Amino acid sequence: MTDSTRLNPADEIALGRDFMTLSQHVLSNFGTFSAEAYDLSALMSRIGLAGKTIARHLSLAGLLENVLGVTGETNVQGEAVKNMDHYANRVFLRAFEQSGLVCRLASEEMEKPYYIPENCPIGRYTLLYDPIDGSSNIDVNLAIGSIFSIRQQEGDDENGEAEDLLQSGRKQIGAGYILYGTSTMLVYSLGKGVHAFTLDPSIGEFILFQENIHIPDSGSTYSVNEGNFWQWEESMREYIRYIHRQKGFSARYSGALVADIHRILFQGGVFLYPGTIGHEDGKLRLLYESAPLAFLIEQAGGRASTGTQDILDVVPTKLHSRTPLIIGSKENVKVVESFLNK
Ligand code: P6P
Repeated sequence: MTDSTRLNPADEIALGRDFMTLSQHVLSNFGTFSAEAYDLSALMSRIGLAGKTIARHLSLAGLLENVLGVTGETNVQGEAVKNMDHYANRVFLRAFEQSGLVCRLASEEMEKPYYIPENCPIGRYTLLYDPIDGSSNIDVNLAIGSIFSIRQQEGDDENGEAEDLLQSGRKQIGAGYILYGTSTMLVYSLGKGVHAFTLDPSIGEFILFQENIHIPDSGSTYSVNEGNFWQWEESMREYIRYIHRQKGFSARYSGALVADIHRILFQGGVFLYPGTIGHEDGKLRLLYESAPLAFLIEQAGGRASTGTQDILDVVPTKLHSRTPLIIGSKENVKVVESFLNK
């Protein structure tokens, strides 16, 4: 009589792998079936839905209208809005309407936070996100990403200014990114390690491929836009000259922060976006780019610094505050800081 409760070992392993979905993993990562665990499992599942929807749209670039190219508008950052920026921003908003989970969403693309009134009485989470990071890569079919940060709302936000968001990154309860590359991957942490998933389009699920990822303590990749060399402080130029003299270091810079961070998470090294003359705070935004990636990289055993202060300790003065960013393997970040603090 065949035992229909078991498969052969190889099929059993494959079945087990296919059933470690994103929402399943959040519950197992929490180790409880509390209301909070279920809420965060559902929240992560909605983020996964947004990622799947964006990945599908991107896969038809050139065939579908409004995937490539620009909308003709300029966003709050003063940057030209790409069609995909606009589309992906809306996808995240739609993913959380009728979810009961998230009352407010704050994004690179929106000057003010977006409120979902029907969620607010019960939804105590706020999602901060960069819907498309690296959008200059879209029209040339190179890797791009989405970055997300999850916070608990503090107080009732009566004046609708979301002032409770102007707190350090240590207030984050979760963060991660979706990388739209040769495959679509989602990497997240809820404060209990860093875990990575690959989207299997054939079943429409993000399937776990590595959990409790640890970033190497040092690496031989440095990732920086050397086109800005003469705009940097002399101390930063000194660091780059030092790296040029080190054997075995390679420069890798994709133009998409998420792609560069993904490489460094798995292979070690350091990503740098320092301030420049006239833009001492650099280009990258704190609340929905640097802080979530700092949360993730610290969870993986790495470091993230402004050059003089941990990113996670920086308190923003406004929703779209920018910060210099030095992030990656702790030994590499330490060397950069030693130059910047001479
Ligand atoms: P630059 C994309 O616009 C982005 O925000 C990051 O994804 C990327 O690392 C950086 O800016 C690239 O900026 O000035 O080197 O083109």
